[in-house]
Amino acid sequence: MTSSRPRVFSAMQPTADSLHLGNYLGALRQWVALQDTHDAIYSVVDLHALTVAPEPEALRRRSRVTAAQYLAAGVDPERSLLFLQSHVPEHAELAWLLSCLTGFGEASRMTQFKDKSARVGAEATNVGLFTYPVLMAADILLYNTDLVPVGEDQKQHLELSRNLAQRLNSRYATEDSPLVTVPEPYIVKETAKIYDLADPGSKMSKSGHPSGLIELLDDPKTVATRIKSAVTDADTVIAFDPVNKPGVSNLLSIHSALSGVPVEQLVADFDGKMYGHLKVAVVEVVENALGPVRERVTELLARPEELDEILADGAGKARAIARTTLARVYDAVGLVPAR
Ligand code: AQP
Repeated sequence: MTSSRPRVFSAMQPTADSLHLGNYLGALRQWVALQDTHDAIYSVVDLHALTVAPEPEALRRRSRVTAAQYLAAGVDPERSLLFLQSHVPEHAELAWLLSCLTGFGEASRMTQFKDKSARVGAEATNVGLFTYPVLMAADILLYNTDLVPVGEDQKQHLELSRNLAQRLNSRYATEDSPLVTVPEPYIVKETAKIYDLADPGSKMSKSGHPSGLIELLDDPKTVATRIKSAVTDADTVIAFDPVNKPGVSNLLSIHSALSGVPVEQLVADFDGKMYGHLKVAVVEVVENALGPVRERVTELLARPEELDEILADGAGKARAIARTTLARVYDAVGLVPAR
């Protein structure tokens, strides 16, 4: 970790046996690219995953599989820190302190909490789900993060992280010597929101329609079937019009993001062709991108000791940074240092 480069931090929850194309295009791919220009710190946020009460064995498996997917997609442990959140206890400690700075009304306004709690019902909603964005703020602020690459759905949570950083600085520090860095979101417009193939009005999500999801670790046949069954419209013209043609526009965005061919060029190339032709082309670019990732994940999971070694090394280095930040914050708010 050099001190001259800006720092990037991001994370995902190990709440599924595979990441999906939205996670990959909206976040993971930017993480890989940002390693060239930033000090990069990436985490598998397993404490966040506890909000959905996973089976212990599933959580353990998914934590490793998620880390393996980061590596397979190009996160390089020689250049980035990669660790499991629970291996750095300072995340939970700073989260408590930040929760004491967060207004109840402020937390209640988080739309993701409203959506998720409405989905499971009040009885099944736990307090962890409510305070999730505060733990996310702790994840980010511990590392004095400059930039957080995420999909559009995380924008509001990022705004809370910024507000908490500013609050911490204005209450307990001076302008010349802030306690924590105020992070900026990094959202790439073209891939900020990948839509569900079966319901192109909704974001692709692990809790959406299985038939609308492309998982990184899906077998090629499943991927092909899902893309070929993607909902389009009654029209026949291939055009980029997210409002009136959300399904076709989503397929064009996915193709363009993976092939590097601009959307306008794709529209020209597919002029006069049928939706079926576009779908076949999308199947091909998706398989070209995901095939190597799938193979590398299998290799990595075959050597779990190596994977655990990478995670332990990342946690050790992350913890050194986190400990320093937490000690400064504890001291600033008036907690007596432990001897
Ligand atoms: N559809 C998407 N398009 C673009 N980016 C997306 N992200 C998620 N879905 C899309 C981004 O992926 C990262 C994963 O964050 P997470 O682990 O918190 O996962 P999540 O947002 O809970 O993922 P899901 O699948 O969307 O879960 P549910 O079903 O629980 O809502 C984040 O950077 C996110 O923006």
